[in-house]
Amino acid sequence: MRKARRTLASACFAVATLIAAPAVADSASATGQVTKIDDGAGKVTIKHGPIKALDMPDPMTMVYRVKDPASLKSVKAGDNVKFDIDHDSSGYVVTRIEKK
Ligand SMILES: [Cu+2]
Repeated sequence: MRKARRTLASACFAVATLIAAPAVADSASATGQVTKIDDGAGKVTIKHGPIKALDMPDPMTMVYRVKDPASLKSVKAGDNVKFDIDHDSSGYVVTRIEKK
C-alpha cells in the first residue's frame, strides 16, 4: 500500500512539472540592439542575447518580421531596444519594440 501511494505521488509530480514547464514557449520579452531597419519589408535586424524561452540559447543577430511596421518609426539602427517576440507557425514576429 505504501509503495502504491508513492508511485501515485511521483506521477502527480510529473504531471505538475509538465504543466509548469511547457517544452515550447511562444512569446518572450528581451532587450537588444537594432542593427538594421527595413521599413519597406516591415523587418528589423536585432542583435540580442540568449532568449531561452524561445529556444535561442546563444547571443545572435536576427532579422525579424514586425507585426506593426509603424512601430519601426520610433527606432533606428544603433538604438538599444526592448522588444516582445511571438513565435507562431509562420516564424518569429516582433509584436512590440521600443527604445530603451
Ligand atoms: Cu534570435
